[in-house]
Amino acid sequence: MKLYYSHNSPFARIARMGVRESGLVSTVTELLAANRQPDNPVLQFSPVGRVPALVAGDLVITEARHVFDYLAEASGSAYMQFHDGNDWMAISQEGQILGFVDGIANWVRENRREPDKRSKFLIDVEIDRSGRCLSYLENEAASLRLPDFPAFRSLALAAGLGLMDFHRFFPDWRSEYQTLSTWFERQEGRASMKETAPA
Ligand SMILES: N[C@@H](CCC(=O)N[C@@H](CS)C(=O)NCC(=O)O)C(=O)O
Repeated sequence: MKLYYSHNSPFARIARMGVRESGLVSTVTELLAANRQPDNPVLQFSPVGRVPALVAGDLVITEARHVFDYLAEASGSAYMQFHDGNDWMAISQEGQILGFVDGIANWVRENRREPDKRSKFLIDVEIDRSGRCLSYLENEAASLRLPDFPAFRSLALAAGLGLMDFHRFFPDWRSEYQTLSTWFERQEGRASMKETAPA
């Protein structure tokens, strides 16, 4: 299998962590994409051209959630068999976490523009959104509702917090949201986190 990724995409990071957590490192070749470039190799397989994109024979799997599920099934490992089924609490939390990750990714995108082209309005929206999400997540952590790896939503949250940390968007978040920070520190110890850190 081939997995296309970019260094700083939190969604691609989820997939790369999924490769490691599922023990499929020797089966999956990771390749760099060239996001938004006309020569992006992902375009040979996927008209959408985004990462992550997993090429498995004739199949092209996109969307971090689907890539994770495919890897979990391909691994055949009981450790990876996390199906939320009709666990609506888990599904509800996953939605909030993916929205948080999306917000951080939007913020990063906006910051990549030249300073005079950045939208203060959009950045303020993301500052507010992530602040609200951090409070929600702190509460989830304090209520012991945040699972550890390898649940999909735990990988997603760790990737989002990792990107937020990398860009120092909320430099003091660890002291402000201490239970969430303790949860994150536990996940940070995983090899799958260390080997996929943003660069
Ligand atoms: N909902 C998608 C989001 C994927 C996504 O937004 N990928 C971004 C990088 S963070 C991308 O490839 N952007 C390049 C583009 O839009 O062409 C997922 O869960 O995988």
